[in-house]
Amino acid sequence: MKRILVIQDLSCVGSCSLTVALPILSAMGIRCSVLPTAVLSTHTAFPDPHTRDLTEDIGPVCDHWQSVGASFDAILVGYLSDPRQAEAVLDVMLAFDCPVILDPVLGDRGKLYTGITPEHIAAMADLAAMAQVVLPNVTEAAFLTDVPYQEQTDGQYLRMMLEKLCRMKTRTVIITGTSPSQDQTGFAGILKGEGLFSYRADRRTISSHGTGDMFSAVFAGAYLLGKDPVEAGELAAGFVERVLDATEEASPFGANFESQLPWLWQQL
Ligand code: PXL
Repeated sequence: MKRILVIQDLSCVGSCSLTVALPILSAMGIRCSVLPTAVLSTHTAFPDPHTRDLTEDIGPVCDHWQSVGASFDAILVGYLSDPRQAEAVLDVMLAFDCPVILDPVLGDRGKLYTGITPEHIAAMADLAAMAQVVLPNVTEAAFLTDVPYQEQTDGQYLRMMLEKLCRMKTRTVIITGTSPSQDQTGFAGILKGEGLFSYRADRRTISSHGTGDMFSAVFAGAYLLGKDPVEAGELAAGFVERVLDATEEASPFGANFESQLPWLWQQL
């Protein structure tokens, strides 16, 4: 059985981060261990969540795991509640020495999420250069590369950001939530030394919080199970499309991903 470590927040209400990654990766038959970066009463799209930052706990947790011989086949990193966590996460990456997939959670629709600072962006950019796979949405790609955000994403704009993000250890970048036309969405990717690829599908009428986290969890699981990045991206996009189709109305409480877990299991 493949084993993955997921490092991101535990938002207790509002399906995102660990509350979607755990069930998705379990449904894919992967053993999922977690390292919460913070515990929040809700994600930050709700007003004033109660938050317990766990920056100081990352090192001791990692030390304990090493003392008991824990090991992982891959690490998926998402939301960090404090930019100082990037350094602690780098230590975890070095300690467990396995492929890292980073979803650099910073913002969406051209805006940063509440509480995300310029220091966060710089720390996430440093981490991105050390990950094998980076999965930003268009907003995150723009902030990470210091390029103005564009709602309509033409090939030249995406290519420029993909190439800028392909630094140091990064072999694959996929920018999600592209807008190849007004009624389509999809992703654009680069495989270092091999070239570009893209995917498009009909834009759904609703959008929902947490779908980026669902994409990264499905992608990470499929990648770990041996699919290539293009296949893993297509499976992740197909899952998110089905989740949105199954969701009656957009709500910060989250999209109906639970109903699509049996479909996901059947694809593997
Ligand atoms: O889904 C991205 C995300 C993850 N974690 C927290 C968030 C958000 C987006 O708002 O607030 C805590």
